[in-house]
Amino acid sequence: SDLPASGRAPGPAVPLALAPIRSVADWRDAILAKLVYALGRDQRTASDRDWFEALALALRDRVVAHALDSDNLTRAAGHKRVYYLSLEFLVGRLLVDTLTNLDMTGLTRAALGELGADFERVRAAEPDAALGNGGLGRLAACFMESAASLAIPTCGYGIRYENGLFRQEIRNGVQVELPEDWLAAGNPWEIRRPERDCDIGFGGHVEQVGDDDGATRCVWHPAELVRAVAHDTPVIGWRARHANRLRLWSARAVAPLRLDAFNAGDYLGAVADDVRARSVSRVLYPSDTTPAGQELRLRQEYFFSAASLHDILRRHLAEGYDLSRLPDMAAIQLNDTHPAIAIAEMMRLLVDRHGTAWNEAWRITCGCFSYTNHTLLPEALETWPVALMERLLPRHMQIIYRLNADHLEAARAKGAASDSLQASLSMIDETQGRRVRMGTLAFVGSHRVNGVSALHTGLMRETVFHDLHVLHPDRITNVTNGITFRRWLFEANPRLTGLLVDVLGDAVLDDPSVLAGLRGLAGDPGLRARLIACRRANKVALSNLVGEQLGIGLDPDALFDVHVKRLHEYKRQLLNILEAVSLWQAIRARPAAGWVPRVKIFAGKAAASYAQARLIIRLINDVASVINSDPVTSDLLKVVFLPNFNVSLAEIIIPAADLSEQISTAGMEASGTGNMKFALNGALTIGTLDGANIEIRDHVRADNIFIFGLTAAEVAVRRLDGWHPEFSIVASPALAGAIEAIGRGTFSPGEDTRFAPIVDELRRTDRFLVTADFDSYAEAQRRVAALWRDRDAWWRAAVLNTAGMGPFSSDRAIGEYAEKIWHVTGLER
Ligand code: TH1
Repeated sequence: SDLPASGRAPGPAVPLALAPIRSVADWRDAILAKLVYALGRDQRTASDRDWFEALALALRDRVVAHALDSDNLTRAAGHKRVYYLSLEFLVGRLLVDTLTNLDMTGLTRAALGELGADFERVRAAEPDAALGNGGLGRLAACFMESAASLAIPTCGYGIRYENGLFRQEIRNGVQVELPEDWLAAGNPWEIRRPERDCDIGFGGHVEQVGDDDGATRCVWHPAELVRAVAHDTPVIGWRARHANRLRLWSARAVAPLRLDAFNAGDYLGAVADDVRARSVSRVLYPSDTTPAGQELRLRQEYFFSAASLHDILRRHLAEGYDLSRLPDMAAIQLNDTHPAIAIAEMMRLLVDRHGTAWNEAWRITCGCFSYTNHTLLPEALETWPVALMERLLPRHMQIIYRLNADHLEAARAKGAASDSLQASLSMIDETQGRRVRMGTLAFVGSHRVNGVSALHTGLMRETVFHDLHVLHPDRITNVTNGITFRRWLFEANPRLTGLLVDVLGDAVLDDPSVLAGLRGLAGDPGLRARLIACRRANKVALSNLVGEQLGIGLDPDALFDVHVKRLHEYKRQLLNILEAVSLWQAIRARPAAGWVPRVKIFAGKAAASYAQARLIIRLINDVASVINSDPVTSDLLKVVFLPNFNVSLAEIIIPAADLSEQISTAGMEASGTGNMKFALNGALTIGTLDGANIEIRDHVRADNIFIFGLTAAEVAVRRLDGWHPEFSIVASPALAGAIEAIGRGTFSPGEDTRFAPIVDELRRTDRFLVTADFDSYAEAQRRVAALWRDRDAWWRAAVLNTAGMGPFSSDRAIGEYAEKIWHVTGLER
C-alpha cells in the first residue's frame, strides 16, 4: 500500500558503481568474457576491432554503473540538472578518455598484453565520433567531460547522425569528400533507450480550443510524425567522480513498413515513409559558421529540440515536481541558435499541453533557458523564412508572433519606440523577405546570453546585439571558452604530462592553477632539456605519420609551424601560404643566408560548397608539391597538407607543434579553442589580437607570444576609410612577388588561371585584409625565426606558455556557467 504509483518498491539507494578491478587477471577475464559471450568471437582469431569492442563493452559496464549511481543521487538530493542542447558533439574517440578517467590505462595495457592484443592497435581501431564541424562541436564535447568531472548533473542532447563529418581525401591537390561511416560496425558505447522514444510532429494545422488571459490555447494537428529514438552514451568524469550521459536522437518513421504496399510488390513505396523520416538524422551538415539554408536543417533543429524538451518535462513531472518549479530544477543551455526553436516549443508545451497561463509559461521559459552566441559573422546569423516556418511549424510561428508583440510592446514602454529601433529589435526581419531571426528569439527567451571570449562579448554588446543589450543590460555576460586538459594534455601528450607530474607533483592533474608553478622553473636547464626531449619525440611520431601518409621526409629538428583548423577565408590560411611562397623565394635568392629550417604543416576541411576555401586547399597542396621538390630549398623549407583533419589527428599534431598559427582577421574569430590546445602543450603562438588570443597573451605574457596585425577596431576603420588592397601590394615587394608567382602559374604549370579567383580577390577586394596584414605577419615570422635561434629564450617562452594556460581549462569555463548562468553546484557525495 506504500508503493508509489509506479508500483516499484522505493528501497534504499544501493550504490551501483561496480567494485574496482583489483588485478590484471580480473580485468583480462572481464574483457575476454565480452569477446566471447557478447560478441561471439574467438580469442585466437579476434581482430583489433573485436578487441576494441570487447574492451569498450567491459568499460561501458563500469561507466554505466557510475551513471546510474550519479542519476540516483541527483534525484534523491533534488539537485538541479543542466541540459546542454547542441546540434554538434565532436567527441572523437572515447577509449583512452574513458580509461584515463577511470585510471585503468596501465591495467588495460597489461590485460590486453596477456590476451595477445596490442594496445596501440586496439586504440586505433576505434572510429572518431565526428558529429560536429569544428570548434563549436568540440567545445560541446569538452564541456560534457568537464561537467562530469565537476559532478554537475548534466545531460547533453543532440542528433545521432548516421554519417558524421565527411572524410577528406586529397587527390591531385583537390579535396574530395567521402561519406563517413562511424556506425558501420556498431557502436559499443551507446545504449538504446526505447522507453524514452517520442514522436515529433511537422506541418498540419492549428485548432483553437480556448481562450484565457488573452492567450489562445491551441491544439496542433501535425500532418506528419517522426519518431525520435533515444541512444545514451555515458560520459565519465575525471577520477570517476561522477558520470553523466549524452542522449542522441535518431529518426525513423512511426510505422516503418507499409505491409499492404509491400505485399502488393511495391517494395520501395512500402518503406518510403521510413526513408523520408530517417533523412532527418542521416547526415551532419558540413557547414562551419555558415548555416545550411535547407528545410531539412530546420527539421533537424526542431526534431532534436522537441524530443529533448519532451524528455526534460517528462523527467521533471515523473520526479513529482510542479511545472512552476522547472527553473529551479532545469537549466537549458542553447549551443548557438541551432536549438533556439526550443523556446517556442517550451511555450507550446506549457500553454497548449499543460494549460499554463501565458505569462507564467514565459516566466518558466526565460528562467530555464540561456543562450551561447559563437559568431557575429552576418552569414552565420540564422534566419528562417516565415513562409517555411508557417508550413513546417505553424503553431510555433503563432507563438513567435505573440512573443514578438509582447517583446516589442515592452521595448516601446522602455522608450524604444522609433520605427527603426522597433525594426531592429523585432524577431522578424523584414529587409529580405520576411524571416525569423533566431538570435533575437534566443536572446529574448533567455535569462543569460553569453559570448565566448572577452573581445567577442564586447563586440556582441557593441554591434549585433546592441539594441537588445540596451533593453536588457544585465543579460549579456562573458564566459571565455576552455578545453579539457584530460584529453588535450594528459591523453594527447603523456610525455609532457609525466614531466609536469615529476616537477609539480600529482596536484597538477587535479588543479590546473598548479601549472603556474612552472613560472619559477622557466630558466631551469634540467627542465628545458627534458621538455626538448618530449617535444622531439612527439615530432618524430608526427614525422613518421607524414612519411607513411604522404611519403615526405621531415627533419624533426626543424621548426614545426602548424596551421590546423577548418578552412575559412577569415581564418586566413591564405596569408600563411603566401608567406610560405615569399619565404621560398627569399631562400632561393640567398640560399646561404642562415635560414631556420621550417616545416609548414596544414590540415583542415572545407565545406563542400565553399569554392574559395576548396581552392585555397588546392593552392596549399600545389605550393607544397613545387616547394618540396625544389633541391635548392629542400633542407630549409617543407610544406605539408595532412588530409582528413579530425580530433584524433589533432591529438597527434598539436603536441608536436613548435609554432601555432592563430591568424584570423581581428574581430572575426569569436574565440578559437585550438589556440588554447597548442599553448597548453608549449607551442608559441603567432596570432592576431582576435578572440581568445588576447586573453592568452594576457596569461602567457606579451613577450612569449608573437602578436601582429590590425586590431579589431583598426579593421573596422580600414573597411570604411577607402583602403584598397593595391596600396598594400604596391608597398610590399615580398607580397607582390608571391601573388605574382601564383598568378603566373608557378604552382599550376600549364594552367596559369587556376588560382585566378584567389589572385583577383586579393587584388580587388581582399575582404579579409590578407594584404593589409602581410608585412606585419612576415615581420612577426622573422621574430619567430630569431627567437628559435636562441634556444634558451625559445624554451623559456615555451615553459611560460604552458605555465599560463591554467585558466583555459574547460573546468574553469563550466564553473563559470554553473555559477553565473545555471545556478547549480557540483553534487556532493
Ligand atoms: C565557432 C567559432 O567560429 C569559434 O571561434 C569558437 O571558438 C567556437 O565556435 C566555439 O565557441 C563556431 N562554429 C560554428 C558553427 C556553426 C555556426 C556557427 C559557429 S561559430 C555551424
